[in-house]
This record gives sequence, structure tokens and C-alpha cells, in this order.
Amino acid sequence: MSGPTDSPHAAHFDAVIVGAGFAGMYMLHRLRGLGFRARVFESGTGVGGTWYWNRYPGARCDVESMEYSYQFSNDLQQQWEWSERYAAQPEILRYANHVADRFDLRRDIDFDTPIASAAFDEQFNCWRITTGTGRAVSATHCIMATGCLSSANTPKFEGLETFRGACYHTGRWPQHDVDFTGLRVGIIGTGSSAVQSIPIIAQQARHLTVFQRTPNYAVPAHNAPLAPEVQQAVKANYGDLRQRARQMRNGIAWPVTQKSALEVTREERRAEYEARWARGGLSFSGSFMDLLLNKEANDTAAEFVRDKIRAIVHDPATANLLTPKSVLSCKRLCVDIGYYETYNRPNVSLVDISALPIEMIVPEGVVVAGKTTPFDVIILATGFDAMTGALNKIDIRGIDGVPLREKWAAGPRTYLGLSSAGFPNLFTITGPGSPSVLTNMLPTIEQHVEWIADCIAHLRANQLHRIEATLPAEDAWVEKVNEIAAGTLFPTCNSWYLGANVPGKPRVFMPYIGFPPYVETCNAVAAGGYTGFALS
Ligand code: NA7
Repeated sequence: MSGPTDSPHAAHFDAVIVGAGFAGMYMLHRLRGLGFRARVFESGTGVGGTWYWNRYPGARCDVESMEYSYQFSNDLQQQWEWSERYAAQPEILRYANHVADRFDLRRDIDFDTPIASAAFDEQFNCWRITTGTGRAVSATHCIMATGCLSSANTPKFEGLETFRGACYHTGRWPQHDVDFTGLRVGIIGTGSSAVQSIPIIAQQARHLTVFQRTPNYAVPAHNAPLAPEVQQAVKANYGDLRQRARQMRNGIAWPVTQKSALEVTREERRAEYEARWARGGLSFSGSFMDLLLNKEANDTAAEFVRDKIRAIVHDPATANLLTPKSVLSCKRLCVDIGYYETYNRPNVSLVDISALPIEMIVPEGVVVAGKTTPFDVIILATGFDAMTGALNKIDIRGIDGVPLREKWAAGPRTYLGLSSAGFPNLFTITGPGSPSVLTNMLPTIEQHVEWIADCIAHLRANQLHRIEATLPAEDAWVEKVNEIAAGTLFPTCNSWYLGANVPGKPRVFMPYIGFPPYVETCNAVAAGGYTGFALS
């Protein structure tokens, strides 16, 4: 394929890929393998996406390392050695760098190059893309590999800029080590990033104050070094593990008890929860098949965790504040290493800001209920403008110059989470409307990358220059995503899945629930000659 360039300095590519995280890297590799000219633009100085930016103390994947890894290359999955059950951020970043080197990806990646805009040129059926550094390129296809949790959410606390000490966002952590020894540290937020970093910061800081708006459920990770024989056993039958994972709703091969929590006795229920608690990790959500379908069933699991919190945390008032009242797993379950135990330390205090929010930030510290708590460091563990944030930061314009952020003003609208009507030749990897954040991201990314690559190869083979989701297909898909979510307990809490963490963001459940049926649909769409798309 080739296309027009309107200036001798502009380059034309078959595909421009935005982002060099796990999605962008594999997309580049896959397209190159098919003989396409692809170029990646990445705003960071290195590969790794999420794992490049989230360097806060304790950052660790909540999916086990043997599963949170690529499977497209058997040599890679056989040769790479993970050191722990759950890999920490530095190891995952080393893995990302290894992949970049192993497949010689860097020569087609421009680092330090954010994308500012992408506009569809209807005359030439191509995307005109400009970088934040002022470069202009064009591409037949534009593939957004911008990540689901990549646009940091920094609440507009009055006076934040006046704070005299250091201020860090967990999702934009500096590249250098931050030493909290002897310092008074305040952390705002109690999501996964806070749950992971609080125990480590507490060990260093003179005093750590946690500002909590909503308590979260956390289950123990029981992280440990990965024994070579365990790793070998998985590698001997890696295909089996991957195959089992593909059949699971979350794309993770954990066992799900195919029974309702309400059809077993109290003792059986307790035994199952105890066993899952002892095993550790996200598989706690799979204790029974109806935990996210039936409130009564969910209450039994929630109450089990609440009891655990009350048993771990010595001070009853603190334990009470840390005890969530909402549906378990409605927000993503946190996987912790010593989180609740940390509140037994004398140098840690918890401030409830559910009724009286942070009033303002002053040069000395944080003001709540008229009282200033002084700090040397403030950490914003306030999460992300999830799923749509990174896309909306780019000025993306489709047919007739319509901005994507305008089309999505009332919530994202996609077909399969891969494409949006009015934006031909634009693909989103793990976009809203796909299982993405509800799954193990690596296999989900691979499935999307392979689907997109096959689609682009199909267009080339049939001398087609343009593919666009049709409006009826998109409308039906949006309805389906909503319908499935409405049949679950997911819409009952203020999660980032719903955009509820960002003031003013429309409340729409964004991910598609159910990896296996989703993959089946994508395969059927492709096999049917890309049904629901207009090809020309
Ligand atoms: P999360 O899970 O979105 O957590 C953000 C936390 O910050 C959460 O406790 C929020 O409270 C809190 N928050 C957000 N805005 C404010 C304001 N304005 N005031 C006080 N507190 C606030 O982000 P994480 O980075 O921890 O984790 C994101 C995902 O990464 C996680 O789910 C894993 O998949 C990995 P809220 O609950 O909204 O009341």
C-alpha cells in the first residue's frame, strides 16, 4: 500500500500506531511480519506503557506472571524466566524491553513523541497525523494502542500548585527512586495503586496519613518467588494453560466454582472463601459463579472479607472505616501485600474524607474540616480517566471533521470496541466496548492485534482502501454491552469502569463482559467478510 504525502517532509505509512506499550509493540511486530510499513509514536522515552509510567513503590501486576505475558512467540514464553508469582513493575518493564530488543522493534518507534491530532482525509482515505513535536505524517490506518489506564486523573484540589513539598501522582511516578525516610507523607486515594504503595511507604516514612474517600476490598496476594519447578511445569504444558484461560470470562485460568453461593451450606461457603483467601489473588472473585450477579450471594463474600479486615486491624474505629459497604468486585478487587496490617503501625493514620472532602491544599499540607495536616510529600493515588481519557486527549477527527470526543460526549460508542462509525481505518486496541480491563490484558491485546492485522491484510488482498463500522452495527453493539452490564451488579457502585471517578464524565459502563463470547463474535464478524463494517 502507498498513499499521498502533501509535503516532501511528510512520510506515509501503511499504519501509524500510537503507543509503545504491550499493545503497540505487538501491533508493530505483527504488521511488520505481514510486510506492512508501520511506525509507532510513543510519548515516553521507552517502551512498556503502563509499566513505564507506574513506577510507584510496590507497583505490581495483579495477574500472575505466567499468565501476564505474551503467548504469540513460543520461544519467548519458554525462554523468559519470571522470578515471582506476581511480577513487580521493574521486572515487567525489563520484559517489555527484552521484547523490544528481541524483535528489533525500536527502529520503528519514535520515543518522546506524543500524538497531538489525527484527522481523516476523505479524498485519499488516509489519516493525517501530527505529533506534539510538530511532525506531520500520513497513514492508511491509524491504530490507537493508547492503553486503558494511561491518562492520569488529577483532581482539581484548590491550591495544589501552592504546596511547598514534593507531589507525585502514582501513574506519573518519577524515573528516579523516591526516598521517604524521615518524611511526613500524605496519600490521597485507596485504590489498587495506594493499596500497593502504602505498606512500603509506611516502612520508610516518619508518618503516613491516608486520605480515604471510599474503602476498597483487598485480598492477599501471597506473593512468593516462583519456584523453578512450578515454572517448568507450566512451560511443559503452556498451551493447556493458555487454552483454559481463553475459556474463562476474564481470560484468566483460575477455577470458578460453578455453583451459586446460595445453594451451598454456610460451612461449605466459608470453606471455599477460606481456601481462596489462602490461595490468594483475584481468583477470590471466582469463589462462586453468581457473586457479580446476585446481591445476596455477593453479601456472603463481602461479609467474609469484612470479617477478615476486622480480625487484622486492631483499632475497631480504623477497621470500621476500612470496611467497604459496597458490592465486592464491583470496583476492581485489590490484591495486597500487608495492606490492612499496615494500619496497626503507630506511624500510620487514616482520615475519612467521605463526608467532608479535602477542602484545599495549602503550602504546608492538606486541609480537611478546617484542620491542616502538614506534609513533606503528597501522593496522588487518584487513578485514571480510564478507557477514553487517552483517546480524548488526542484531537481525533473523522468524516466531515467530526471530533471523536464530540461523538463520545455522552459516552463511548464503538463496534466491538475496535472501531467507531464515522472514523474509517481507525482501530482501537482494547477500546471501550471490548473486554479489556475486565480481563488479563495481555491475551486480550493479542486477540485484538491479530484481528486488526488480519483485517488490514484482508483489505490489501482484496484491494480495498477503507473500512468503517456501520451505524446500525455500532448502535446494536452499544446496546448489547449495556444490556450485559445491566444484568450484573457492576453498575451499582461508583467505579472507573463507569467513569464515575472523573467529575463530569458520563456514567456509562465501558467494558464488554465475557471474553469467550466476545472472541467468538469477532471471529464470526471476520469470517462473514467483516459484517457490520462497510468496506470499499
Ligand atoms: P483507582 O482504583 O481509580 O483509585 C483511585 C482512588 O483515588 C480511589 O480511592 C478514589 O476514591 C480516590 N480519589 C479519586 N479522586 C479523589 C478525590 N477528588 N478526592 C479523594 N479521593 C479521590 O486508581 P488506582 O490507580 O489505584 O488503580 C487503577 C487500576 O490500576 C486498578 O483498578 C488496577 O486495575 C490497576 P473513590 O473510590 O473514587 O471514592
